[in-house]
Amino acid sequence: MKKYFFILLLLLCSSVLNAQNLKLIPYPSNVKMAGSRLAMARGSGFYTDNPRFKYAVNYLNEEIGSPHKTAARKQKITIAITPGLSKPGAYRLSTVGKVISIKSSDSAGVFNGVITLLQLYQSAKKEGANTMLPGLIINDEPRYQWRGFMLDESRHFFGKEVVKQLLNWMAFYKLNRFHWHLTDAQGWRLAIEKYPLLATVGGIGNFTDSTAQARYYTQNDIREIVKYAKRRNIEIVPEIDMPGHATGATHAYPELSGGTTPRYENFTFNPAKEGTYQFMGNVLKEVKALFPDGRIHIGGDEVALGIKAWESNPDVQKLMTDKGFTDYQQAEFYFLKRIADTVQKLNYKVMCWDETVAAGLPTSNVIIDWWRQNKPEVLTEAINKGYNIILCPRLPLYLDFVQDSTHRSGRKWGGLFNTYLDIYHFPENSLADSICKKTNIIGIQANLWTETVSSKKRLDYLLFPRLAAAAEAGWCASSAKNDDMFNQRLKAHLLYYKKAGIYYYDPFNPKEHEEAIDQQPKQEVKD
Ligand code: TNX
Repeated sequence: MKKYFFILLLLLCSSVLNAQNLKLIPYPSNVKMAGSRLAMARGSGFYTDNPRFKYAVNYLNEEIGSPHKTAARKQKITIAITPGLSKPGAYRLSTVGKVISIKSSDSAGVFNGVITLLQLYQSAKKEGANTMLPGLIINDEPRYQWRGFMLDESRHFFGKEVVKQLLNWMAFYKLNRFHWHLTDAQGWRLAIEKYPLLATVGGIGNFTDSTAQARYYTQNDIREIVKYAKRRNIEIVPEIDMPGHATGATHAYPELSGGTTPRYENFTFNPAKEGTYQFMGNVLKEVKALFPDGRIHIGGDEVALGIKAWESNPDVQKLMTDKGFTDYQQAEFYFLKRIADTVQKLNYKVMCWDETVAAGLPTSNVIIDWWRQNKPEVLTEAINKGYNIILCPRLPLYLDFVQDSTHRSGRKWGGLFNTYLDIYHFPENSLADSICKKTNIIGIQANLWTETVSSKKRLDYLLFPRLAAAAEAGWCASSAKNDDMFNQRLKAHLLYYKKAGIYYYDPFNPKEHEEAIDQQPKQEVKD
């Protein structure tokens, strides 16, 4: 008898929910457990009376695999926009009592509340039984407004279905900005109607095989993906990289080239030809029409790799004399200013890599991606000049870096690499508190360059679970971070990956899948 009583007590204790059992990533700012549970009948879905947010609840139902349930089998969610929640994207979720409620000051916050509910449901769900949602009240808000992920599809092209899958996972982790690197030396991946050869010729090849058949997105593909992202509260920023990394385009239209150096063939656009600006103006007009979210990334990185060619380019020589430029960087900045001006005239914001901090672009309309962790002075300069800034330093936010000391392929920086915990503890593990708190630092972003990523398997392996760590880094205050608790939650998420057929890296069993992803790229990868 005594024994049974003891077992019963144990069972009771283990079933009492505490906040630590919640497998939420990113973890909410504030959770109060009510001690109750809300039962959802087997197979039931959710509904709301608020017509404005039916789309969000429909999304939830689709994700839980319960899109078409009868009213009798649905769990009501009341959704209200209530002014006064402190930050954009903040929300309050209650599952206490019989009705679930989500309150927020904006639709991004409603979506974030829905995603938290989705994660609660996924972790409570039991096959063939009622789902017992934990009764709780969550008050939650993001640390950073910009929680981004960048994918390079020039070096290797992955295509629509892979991108959609990534957008799904981004939504699941409340990542809300997708930076899409669509053009580079190894391929131009976006159809432009006025210049069809950009895609059909510029899209030929990739980092592993320069003769591979052209791969690119049609304009209809883009519209479909933009819509798909919008439904998931994700803005897309397309990147058209210039004036360097232009070989995809100059391959298709050689007259745009600024010349060749021994190592980099036709790497830049010609900054001295009016034709270049007309071409770019037309391209950017089509890009704006395709991407409605108000920002275009114009690259601006690593022009130095190809700038030597300008010394023997007669057009550039003439530009130098006409404008009285004394070094070639002035011609580079002249190009960037004209392009930034074109984007501004389209009423779009300009984004660019941190090489452009010295270019004198207007601070009010430009957002800088700080990527060179070895140049903290450039970050300071960008802050002092008043630019809005996204932090995406190679260490620890580049996902093409290896993530375990035993991994052989992928990049390192002086022997250093990026573990999921390095990402989890960003930015406070890398930057002074005074910098992390600067209000012009609007967010963080994890970037995946794909020189060493030629298969979906390897893509998955590099992204999961580091995408989850990046999401938590962008959302949670540094004081809320705790390795043990994150690890516990992450273990539950590894099971989600497994179920979804994702070839993930398991930090708790690091040797497990290593061999299959360990392929070396054929070309040299620069640091
Ligand atoms: C530098 S990071 C680049 C990319 C490369 C990466 C790795 C950045 C803004 N530019 O074009 O993919 O190094 O080689």
